Amino acid sequence: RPTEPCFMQKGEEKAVFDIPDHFYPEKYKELSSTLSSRFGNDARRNIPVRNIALPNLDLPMQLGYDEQFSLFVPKHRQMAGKLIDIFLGMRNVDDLISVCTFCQLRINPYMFNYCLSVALLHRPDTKGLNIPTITETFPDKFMDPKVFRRAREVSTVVTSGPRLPVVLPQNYTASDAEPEQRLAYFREDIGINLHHWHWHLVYPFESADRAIVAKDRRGELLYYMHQQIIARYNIERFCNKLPRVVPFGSDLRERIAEAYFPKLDSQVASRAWPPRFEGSAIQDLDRPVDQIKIDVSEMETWKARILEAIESNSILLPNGRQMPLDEEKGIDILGDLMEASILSPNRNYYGDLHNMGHIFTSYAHDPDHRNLEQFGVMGDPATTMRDPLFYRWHCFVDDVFVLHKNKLPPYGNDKLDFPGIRVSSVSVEGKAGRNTFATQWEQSTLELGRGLDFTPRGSVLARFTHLQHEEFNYVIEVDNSSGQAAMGTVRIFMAPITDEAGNRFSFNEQRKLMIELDKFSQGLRPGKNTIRRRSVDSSVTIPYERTFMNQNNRPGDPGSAEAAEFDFCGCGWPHHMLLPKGTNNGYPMQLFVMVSNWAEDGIKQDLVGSCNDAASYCGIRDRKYPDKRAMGFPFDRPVAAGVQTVNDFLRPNMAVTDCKIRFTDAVRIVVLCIFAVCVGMAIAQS
Ligand code: CUO
Repeated sequence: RPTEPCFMQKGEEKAVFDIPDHFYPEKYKELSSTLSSRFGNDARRNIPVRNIALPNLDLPMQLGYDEQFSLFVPKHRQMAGKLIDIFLGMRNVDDLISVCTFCQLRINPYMFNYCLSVALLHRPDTKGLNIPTITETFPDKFMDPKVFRRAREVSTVVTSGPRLPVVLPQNYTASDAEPEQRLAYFREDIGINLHHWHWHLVYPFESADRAIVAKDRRGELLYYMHQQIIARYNIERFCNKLPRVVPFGSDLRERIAEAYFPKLDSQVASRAWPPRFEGSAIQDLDRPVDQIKIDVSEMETWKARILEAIESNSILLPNGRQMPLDEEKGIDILGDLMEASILSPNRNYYGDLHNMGHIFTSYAHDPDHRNLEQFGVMGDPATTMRDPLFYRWHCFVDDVFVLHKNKLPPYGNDKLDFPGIRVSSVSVEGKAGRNTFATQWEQSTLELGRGLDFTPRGSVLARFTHLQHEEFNYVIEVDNSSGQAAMGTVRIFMAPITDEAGNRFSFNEQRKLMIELDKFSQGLRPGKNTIRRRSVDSSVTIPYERTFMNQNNRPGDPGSAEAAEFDFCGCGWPHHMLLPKGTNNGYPMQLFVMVSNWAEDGIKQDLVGSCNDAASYCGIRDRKYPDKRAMGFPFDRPVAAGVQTVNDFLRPNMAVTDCKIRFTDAVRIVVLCIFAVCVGMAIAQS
């Protein structure tokens, strides 16, 4: 299925390459002149392809065109690494276009898309080019396949002009008899899965070009971003009367209670994604087709060695020496070691625990390939968050990181205080009233056209339902009695007050459920300061338009500096999921704010032209992580004995307030500005 050669376009909706005869696969060669003229008739612009000496593509071409591709599969990883290197190594964009033209009909489309995306993100001469969002190129990874049949109907009936959106069901993977289904709106949210896919695109764990992997504090960010996902998911569970996630991993051979039936079809593989039945267990893998042969016992060995390293605060290096897991760098090293990325200090000894956890669980249904099945959703960063088991696996991974954090001393006043600065209050103002957050359902519209290969082509819109909140402001009163202007870092978090049984949390438990809502630097003049911060400016989230649209749909010249930063900026927690769902009666939470001393924790760096509006979970492209403190500060470490409640923890530069998240079970249809035509339709329908 030829995907559109859309990567190289500059602002045009369609571009077709003028492919030299020898770039056509053997079976199409005879038809090459017909094909060229057929495509040529539709094209608005032809891009000539150079006659280049083709690099050796034998390795990436070993993966069948219609197979699934997963970065977690070591063999696929090697193939992708090779292809990325080829794309990165092309002398200029023209040569890159030429090799892509050759690859497009020969290389597995998922792998091609991934490798080209990584290359475009990292080549200095392509940073401004367009990467269509993956929901457009591969919508089959994100939604019920029934939508594609309906889209085909719509496009056949309405051959030109505006088409009504196809409505996606909100709840389709299980019935109410399955308690885990209460969380489907979170696990199967398109924005959340896009964020996760994008995060792993920005932070690949393998490449021959080490600099692509060795981004500032990437191991620590792996820990923190996933820790926050688990904290958010646990709160979401409380809101739905479900207990916290039970980690999967203390006994790797345990039967997995949670089933998952994804109801996704792979359009490339023309197969349904396999399910996992209740009571499955991971088993030794022997799949020659994927060149995977590994026993569960190997995972157990890696796990034991990692736990031993944490226990002894040091890692064994290949040369027999020890590397300390210290206060400053320990968590970053451990992140690389656990994942494992190529930055792992000793991959031979400590293995590939986290990645192989995804692999073992994704093959639980067919460990020896006897049923010719491919991996389940756990095996792909674009789909793994759909599965309840993802949260159990990452809860275990997080628990291992926590073992290391528990060995660190509690933060003292020297780290927590900001002398001269007092936060006298924090509150929330918005439509729902003081200190009340309001949530409900919302329907939004998404463009699928590029990923659908039937004719007549054109825009195909899908309407889907997701959680949304009313926007609000934080109001923070700060007194600066230092007698001079100061600069603070404002850190805003939120956590539940009671556990699943209704008992009040001890602070040491509550802190683990603190979810970051925002972080920003703030000038403080002497005397009283009132800070009003809008929820839409959160450092955690990116707006709807960024989550779902490619840059063709946003203002600005695609070649501009603004657009150049766009692709990295596709990473960010979706803004519509900033807050947990809450409950009808108002789910009680505590909102926490701390103003720390920017002179001690800020990073002085030039951010002009960089995308930094979702830096908390995604970092900043080509820059340092913009906060010197440990990620999750001040909640990433255990507290001193005697600190029982959040009030015991508070310093003058911190404040806390009780608040509620009130959910209304109603659906709002949003009027969107994707294309002028879409706006019109939304108005007509509402
Ligand atoms: Cu993101 Cu396991 O690292 O899914």
